[in-house]
Amino acid sequence: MGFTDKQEALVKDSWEFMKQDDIPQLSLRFFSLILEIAPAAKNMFSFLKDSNELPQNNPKLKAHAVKVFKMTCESAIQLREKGEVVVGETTLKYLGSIHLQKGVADPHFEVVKEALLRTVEEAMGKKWNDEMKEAWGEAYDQLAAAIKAEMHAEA
Ligand code: HEM
Ligand code: ISQ
Repeated sequence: MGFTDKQEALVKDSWEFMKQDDIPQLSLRFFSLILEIAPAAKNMFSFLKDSNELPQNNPKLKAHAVKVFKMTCESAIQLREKGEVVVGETTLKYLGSIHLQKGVADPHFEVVKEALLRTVEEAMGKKWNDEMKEAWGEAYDQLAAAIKAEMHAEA
């Protein structure tokens, strides 16, 4: 089944809602959930190199985390409009090579998915529901598939 108008709206509206919140806090939560689920991922990120403490105010961490949310939203819009996720060629090539170079492998994508869903869940509180989870999960999966395909093509 295709991605519906409603699913697109669920993703877009929840992002609009949650980004009114504290973006630095949201980004940090997302990042710390990734490390909580996969502590070994710690060494891949430059924000943490040689440190055991979560960087409280790292502009790169914040920018990257927000980009992941925005790209997932963009993916939801494209899924509804075109039935597939089309990441700009340049962006895709760049993201493919960055992740390869950092040692990211396919199973890590499940970790980031879990962390992303939990971040949205916490931010949405009572507004969170299964449909929202399904919509975010699908938008993320399709985006992840595009990045993974590029990584495989390059490796
Ligand atoms: C970097 C997005 C999945 C680990 C980045 C950047 C973006 C991004 C936008 C910043 C690139 C730059 O401007 O330099 C995404 C998206 C993902 C995804 C949209 C999934 C759909 C993953 C996964 C991992 C991961 C599964 C592994 C845990 C990293 C690392 C960096 C990075 C280590 C480099 C950060 C640094 O040290 O500067 N990602 N990513 N990403 N990502 Fe991802
Ligand atoms: C990069 N790629 C995936 C997830 C991320 C979360 C926080 C900061 C950077 C990220």
